[in-house]
Amino acid sequence: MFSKVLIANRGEIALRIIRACQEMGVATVAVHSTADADAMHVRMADESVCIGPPSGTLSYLSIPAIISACEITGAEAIHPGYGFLSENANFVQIVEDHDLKFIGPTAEHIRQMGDKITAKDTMKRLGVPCVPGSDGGVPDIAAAHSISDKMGFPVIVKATAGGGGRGMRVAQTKADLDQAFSAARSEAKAAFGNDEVYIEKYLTLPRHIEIQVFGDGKGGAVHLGERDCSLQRRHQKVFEEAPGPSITPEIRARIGKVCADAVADINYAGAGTIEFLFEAGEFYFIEMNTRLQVEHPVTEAIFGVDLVQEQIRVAAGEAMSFKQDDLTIRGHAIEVRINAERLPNFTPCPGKVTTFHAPGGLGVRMDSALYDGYVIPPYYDSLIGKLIVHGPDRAAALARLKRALGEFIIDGVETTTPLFHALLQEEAIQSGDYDIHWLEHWLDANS
Ligand code: MV4
Repeated sequence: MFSKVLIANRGEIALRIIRACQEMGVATVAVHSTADADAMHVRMADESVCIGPPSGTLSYLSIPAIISACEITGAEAIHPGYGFLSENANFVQIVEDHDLKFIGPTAEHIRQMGDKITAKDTMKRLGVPCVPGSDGGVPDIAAAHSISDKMGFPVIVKATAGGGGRGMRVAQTKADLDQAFSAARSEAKAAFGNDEVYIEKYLTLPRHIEIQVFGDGKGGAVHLGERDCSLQRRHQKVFEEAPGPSITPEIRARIGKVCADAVADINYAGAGTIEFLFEAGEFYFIEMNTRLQVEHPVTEAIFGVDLVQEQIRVAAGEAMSFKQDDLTIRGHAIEVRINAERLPNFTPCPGKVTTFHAPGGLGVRMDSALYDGYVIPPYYDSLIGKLIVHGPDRAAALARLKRALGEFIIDGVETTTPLFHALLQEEAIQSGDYDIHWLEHWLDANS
């Protein structure tokens, strides 16, 4: 096992990783920007190193500063959390070149899944069901028309370097295709410096179902069921739950095995998430995320595992602590993302938190780096907390969420909590009958 781990992140996820290390007897090093000198992750770690000015680009994304912080403190491994450097294959290569351990998959796996055409090719070869579409990249508008005519409209044009909704355009009809194709291409060129695009059949009313997988890097892998993350606004998830309200044990076992076998086949190491669109009882692969996800706690709740400790164990060369047969689901969990944002427009709302009181009690977990008097800086993501509830069934989890939201106090900044009070009143939320467009439609009708 490592004796010291550096956490290349901030906020709630840095605390999440520090807590995992503490329970394993591993010393921790926090890194921080000058804006985060008073942040909770700096206080909670054993040591800390200032790595740059407020801008994320010059601090949490500064590879030389982070490598230097390891060398100064003697940290042997780096946990990247999510965002920042977590899916940067070049960073992983540099980490390894410095004889440090990256807590996550190999640079090659990150690169393979980061390029969406390669990811889809790989998954198809491994027997994972994919959205029907072009075989690889679409070189020009003539090819775009030819493939779309064959498939039928609507279609969606996606950037191979994209993901998470960037560099995507829908063409409802043939008349929209020229515009969609050139817009997706130029947006991709500007955003990623890579204008390669591919085309898929556009699925009109799917759910977003993602499968949590975990590999030992030596051909062993398991799945930990699914999360339904369909409730999103502008490609930002706001409410996630596990198990998915539309997924039966039979469906879960089938797609879970496909995913576990796929990652076992490539000797994948650590936590991964295979994202699908789920429509009319069928799964269609869209992307794979090669990191720990924000919403991992709902999976931890229902399976009773610590995914971060497991990541650290596997990175240190130890065996996984569970096999597929050890993994059974107990109850239902829901996460809501608390952002420092002012409704109805979700305008970022940084500033001083005068009072912070986290909810508690049975089945309630609040992951947050807030404290009374903390000043939320304006430079980073507006996620300030995740409220995760767990109960014996979905109805109990919803009741517990309502109760916990009622206990939550935050003064000084506006947050997205009123949204969740309102959502809990909705029949579609109570019944679990929603799709990827439900929230945007509801927000349009209710604000
Ligand atoms: C799609 C799609 C419909 N059909 N692909 C959006 C983000 C990226 N991860 C993939 N996305 C989509 N891909 C096909 N072939 C609809 C979306 C999509 C979406 C997906 C998941 C959650 C929310 C979404 C909101 C709008 C569009």
